[in-house]
Parts: sequence; C-alpha cells; structure tokens
Amino acid sequence: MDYVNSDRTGQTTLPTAIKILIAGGFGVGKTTLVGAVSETKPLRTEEVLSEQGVGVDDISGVEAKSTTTVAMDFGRITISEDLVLYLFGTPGQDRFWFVWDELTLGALGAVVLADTRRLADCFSSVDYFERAKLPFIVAVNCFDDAREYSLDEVRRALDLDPEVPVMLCDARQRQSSKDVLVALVEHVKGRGLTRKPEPVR
Ligand SMILES: Nc1nc2c(ncn2[C@@H]2O[C@H](COP(=O)(O)OP(=O)(O)O)[C@@H](O)[C@H]2O)c(=O)[nH]1
Ligand SMILES: [Mg+2]
Repeated sequence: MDYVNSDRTGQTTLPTAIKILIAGGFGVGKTTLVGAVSETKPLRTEEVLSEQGVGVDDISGVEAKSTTTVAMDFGRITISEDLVLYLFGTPGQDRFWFVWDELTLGALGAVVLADTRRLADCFSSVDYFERAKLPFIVAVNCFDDAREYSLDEVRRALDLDPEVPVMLCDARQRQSSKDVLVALVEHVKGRGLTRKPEPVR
C-alpha cells in the first residue's frame, strides 16, 4: 500500500491532484518547461510546421525551431507527498481558443510564460485568464540573448493586476521550473482554492 500516504494520525490519504495550465506564445518554452519537470515521459503532440503554418506562426526571433505544438504537452510532478500537479501545455495561438476553453475546465491555475523579446505574444493568454478569472502567474523565461527587463517593466507592459506574481525562470532547469509551479500553487492558495474558473465567451 505504498501508493497511498498516511497523515500523522496514521490515516491513509490520497494526494491532491491539481490541474495546471502552461500557456504563452509560440516558442516561449512551454514544451521545455513541462519536459524539465515531468516525472513521467512528457506526452507531446507536435507537428512539423506546414507551409501554411509558417505563414501563420511568426517565427522571427525563434531560432532553430522547426516544430510547433498544435495540441498540447502533458506532464506530472509531485510537489509533496500530498500534492501532485498535472501540467497541460497549451497552444498560445488565437486559432486554438477552442482548445483553451476545454483545457480551462477543472484547472486551478495557469503559468503564462513570457519572452521579453516578444512580450506581446502573451497578451492573449493574460487576457484569456483574466476573463476566465483563473489565477495565474507570469514567468519570464530568460533566453540568453534577451535584454534584461525588470519585473516591474514586464508587469507594466502586460498591465497586470498588482496581485499577479511575476518572476524569472529558466524553463530548461528543473528546479527553476519547479519554483515557478510552487509559486503558482502558493498564489492559488492565497486566492482561495474554491474559486472556479468561469467560461470565457
Ligand atoms: N536559451 C534558452 N532557450 C530556451 C529556453 N527555453 C526554451 N528554449 C528553447 O526555445 C525553443 C522553443 O521552446 P519550446 O519549449 O519548444 O517552446 P513552446 O513552443 O512554448 O513549446 C526550443 O528550441 C528550446 O530549446 C531558455 O530558457 N533559454
Ligand atoms: Mg511546444
């Protein structure tokens, strides 16, 4: 019975499973983050950019990237013995809104990944979660050649509410990515776990 936990009174408890969304623009590092933290081999559904897709996806500034996520990334991370996160990396392109409506159901919070070279790419994600009233945090993925902006500059550029946490991360680093997820969980707790996202439309 080692797949169940026991609390201090010896009673067995099951870990709480929380659904988290990882959002943000094309090439911002969603697949990288899910891959860096996931205990299970991350599932990803990717498709080589079609010629049609090349016209739609703006790939300037995203070097050496030949695929784009068209469905989602899925991963799992155990934060503590009583808390397991299920991660869903969601396509940040407007043409996939219908996927977001589905994925937001049952989600408790979201991470919006941002790249300061292409900050506008996460406007739609921020806007979406604000309207859905889904708690989110913004994590700036630090690409090597990106000029460093202060977190305050990012906050102002995205016109974020003061309570929305903004932090730096390196999506390639497991610990850094885990820190982002823990920060989101703390933020969600602060907002009250009972709050349910509302349908957007
Ligand atoms: N230098 C650097 N490159 C990164 C970082 N995160 C992701 N990348 C690279 O950026 C590209 C896009 O990342 P990906 O995770 O596929 O983006 P997605 O479209 O949001 O899933 C990949 O080639 C990654 O290896 C980072 O923190 N620093
Ligand atoms: Mg991806």
